[in-house]
Amino acid sequence: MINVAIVGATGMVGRTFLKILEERDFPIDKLYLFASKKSKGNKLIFKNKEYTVEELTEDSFRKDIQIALFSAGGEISKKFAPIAKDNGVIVVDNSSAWRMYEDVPLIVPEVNPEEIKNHNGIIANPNCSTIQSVLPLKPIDDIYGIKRVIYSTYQAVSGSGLGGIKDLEEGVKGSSPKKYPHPIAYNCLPHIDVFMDNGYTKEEMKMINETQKILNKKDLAVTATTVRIPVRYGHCVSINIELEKDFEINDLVNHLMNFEGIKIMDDISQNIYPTALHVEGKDEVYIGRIRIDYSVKHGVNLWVAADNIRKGAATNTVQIAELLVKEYFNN
Ligand code: 11C
Repeated sequence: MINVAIVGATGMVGRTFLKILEERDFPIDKLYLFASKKSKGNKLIFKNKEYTVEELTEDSFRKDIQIALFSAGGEISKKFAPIAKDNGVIVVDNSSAWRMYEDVPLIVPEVNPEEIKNHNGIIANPNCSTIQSVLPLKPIDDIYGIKRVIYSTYQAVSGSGLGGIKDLEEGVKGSSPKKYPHPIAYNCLPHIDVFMDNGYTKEEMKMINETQKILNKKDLAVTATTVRIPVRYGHCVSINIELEKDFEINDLVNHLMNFEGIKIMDDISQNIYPTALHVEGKDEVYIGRIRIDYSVKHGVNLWVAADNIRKGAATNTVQIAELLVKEYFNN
């Protein structure tokens, strides 16, 4: 049994950690909940027991904690993950703070679980839209080789936290946006996170860099356009892939179907394909609209949908913690 801490316990992902740890019966002995000063004293329920949220301080990790799941933003992770690590705690971090560091594994358990062995006390959970995208890319790359990837995303407002949901809900009633630079109600914005010097958004660069790191293909050609759309939960990604080798579309579908964590929903004769609403509350990555791209020699198009708060954040983080249990705590 493991002593676990959750940092950012009262946030949207923090609360989902609790649900998923309970659903998956994670072997917890002691549970510590940390958050900012303003959430100190809040009560949260885990397995029918009430826990009191403590303020996160530099002394928080002096307790007997083995694994800490962080989801409190990059600044908190930058400051507190090293403190946790120095106290012998293994951190699984959901922020973008550590993802691109060489000695920090960036893990999607179905794709690169072997990376768990290379950690130095901090393991990073990828960006939500990256996680759901690399699941189908992995078996396709293993079998046919991937030459180039073009991502176009359709991302839910919950990806921006409660402020995004509020902008949508208040926006449909006519209020001006507070989180986004333009109304998100009845609109779509080709702008997620900040713009970088190269003209891409940070979200687009995360998808590019993280895909290359997770697939261990530093030079893979990847490009992305990321778009915020007015749905609450569930990110969708249109993925165009150019392959090295020729393929039979039915074989490719079978390979995807047999890959852990993927569910195929693809019957256009019955209007069956995954939607954002369909994937809300689910842990798998759903794929439909699988079709040949006739404009290149070996091309395929996929439509990939997943719950951004579950598989895109909390579920994947808990799955990484499960890998840690298997690797280091299974006695
Ligand atoms: C969004 N993907 O939908 C972002 C949220 O790097 O973990 C997650 C940001 C991250 O806005």
